[in-house]
Amino acid sequence: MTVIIIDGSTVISFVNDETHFQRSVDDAFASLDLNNDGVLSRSELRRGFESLRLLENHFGMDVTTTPEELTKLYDSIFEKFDLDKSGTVDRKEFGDELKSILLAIADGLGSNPIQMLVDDDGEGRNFLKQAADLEASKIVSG
Ligand SMILES: [Ca+2]
Repeated sequence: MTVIIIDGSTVISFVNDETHFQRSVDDAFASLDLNNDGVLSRSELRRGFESLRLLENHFGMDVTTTPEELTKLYDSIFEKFDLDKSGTVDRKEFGDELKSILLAIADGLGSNPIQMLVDDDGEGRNFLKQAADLEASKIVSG
């Protein structure tokens, strides 16, 4: 586990860095698209959210959430991503919605830095950790 410290501006500069952000989205999409058909199904997206731990951290999910509530929550997230209601989420829908989720998180953080514990083995897929890493690399390189 690693402790990272992020605030809204960390997240915003990550999202606005097209090169890094799009590459991160590509990586995440590829790792979630288990059957490699170029789109994410309901279960693929759900698995992704479980591994990203975005829900625990940012959607106010708590330990008392029942499996039924959880399924409803994941369904509503899927509907949000699936803009054209095709029943699958494509790369563009995925990137666009991730961007708005991250910007909403940034908005919530504002200028108050928070500490977050992140799994090192989930590193490649944790967008907030990538945001913190990107900012750190910029500070180092001046
Ligand atoms: Ca797929």
